[in-house]
Amino acid sequence: MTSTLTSTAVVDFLGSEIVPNAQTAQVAILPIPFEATTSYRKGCENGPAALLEASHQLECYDDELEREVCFAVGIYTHPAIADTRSQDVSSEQMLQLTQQTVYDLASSGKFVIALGGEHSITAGVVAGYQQLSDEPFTVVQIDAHGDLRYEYEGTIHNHACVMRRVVEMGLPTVQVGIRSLCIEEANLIKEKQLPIFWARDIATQPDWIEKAIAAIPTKRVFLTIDLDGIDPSSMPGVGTPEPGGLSWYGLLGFLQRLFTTHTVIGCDVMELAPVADCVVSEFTAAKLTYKLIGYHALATGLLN
Ligand SMILES: [Mn+2]
Repeated sequence: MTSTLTSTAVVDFLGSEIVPNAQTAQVAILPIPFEATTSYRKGCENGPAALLEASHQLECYDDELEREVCFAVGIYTHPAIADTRSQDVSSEQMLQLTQQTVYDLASSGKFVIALGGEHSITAGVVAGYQQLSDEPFTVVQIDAHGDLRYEYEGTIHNHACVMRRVVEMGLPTVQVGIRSLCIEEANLIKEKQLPIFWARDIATQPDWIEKAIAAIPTKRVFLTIDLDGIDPSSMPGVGTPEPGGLSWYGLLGFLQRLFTTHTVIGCDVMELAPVADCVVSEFTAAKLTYKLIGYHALATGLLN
């Protein structure tokens, strides 16, 4: 199954600026252009390719880290998997292939950054890390939405259900930037006392970052970023935009602290749905991906 659901129809992250080496690279970019359950604005299957193309416009030099990160870190771009642009892929196939590919890459020691595609993919990514180790980890989610519905529009694999699947896996969660949910989700949050950092509080409480960091119960963290967690004025290219949300520097401030205080075992950047004639979203998503690589490199000594 692996070969038929794998596609080479994406360009490498940063392109000609670096020479990717699959064996020695410490970071693996995993494009997953899968879209099946989008409920509002479609197009997230085009997200990974747009992000990767936009990454060619990035400066190698990171002004905050004061390094050309891409020359200190090997960044390998894996072929796209579960690509619904060119074939039919079921949610079950996508989840199985995602879990296996993440497991393979992570067990070879690579820090994996999965690029979506719809947020339901994250359940497969997280399952890959669960398969890899019995050590506990927390799933930290940046998102506008709770994504805690049991089922939506007839399937438990809907993007609006992905954090419910994560909760069912027995993993602790910390949700950041939330500003849209249904009463079923609100009741679940109260019943299970799930830690939530509401966007409305983030907007007015400067100490939210330290509170959110303190709410993470494990040393190890998997980070999932639904790009709609960011304010849509900075990130219009998403399927379900919500007013409010994180600012660019608010998000970076949180991520910088998270990578410093915790061991981030892997991450994903989900739900990029490009807008025609507006490259803000894909370029911002590409820069965010490069920041994640930089923070990981700093935390693991690769920039020394
Ligand atoms: Mn989401």
